[in-house]
Amino acid sequence: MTERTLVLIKPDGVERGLIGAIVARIEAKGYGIERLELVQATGDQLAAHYAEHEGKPFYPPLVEFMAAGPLVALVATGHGVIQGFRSLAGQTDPTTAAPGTIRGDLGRDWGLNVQKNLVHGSDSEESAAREIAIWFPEA
Ligand code: IDP
Ligand code: MG
Repeated sequence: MTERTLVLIKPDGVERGLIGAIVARIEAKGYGIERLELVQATGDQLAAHYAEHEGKPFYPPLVEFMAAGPLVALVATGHGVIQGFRSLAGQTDPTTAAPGTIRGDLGRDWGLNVQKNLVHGSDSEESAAREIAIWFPEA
């Protein structure tokens, strides 16, 4: 069965005009794009998506940031795509994310209480299945 991961291009990526640049990196790596949609996240979607972070200091600003404008949800496919996209994305903190990664090349620290780091990628098969169902419930 084809491996799938859930990628979000966060509102900072959309606002900065980086949808194309980010999708191009996924395509250039050779992964497929199975679904892709520009959406305004609902509070329910974000609460489900980030349930593991509820109670952490960055959770309230994270949810606020993710609802501040439209985001792109997409499903990328291919062998090893879960780990592979995490590798393309780079570390969470854009200051230390390696050059060559999405966060390292295109992101920076803006001095806010949440890191605006352009993308989300599922971190396991279980997360991917759970997250794809949140953003593409009809899939
Ligand atoms: P990940 O997106 O690299 O998987 P997670 O630990 O799952 O990182 O955190 C979810 C999101 O919450 C991050 O992408 C980032 O936007 C934000 N975040 C995580 N840790 C911190 C922090 O220590 N300070 C500020 N924002 C954070
Ligand atoms: Mg995460």
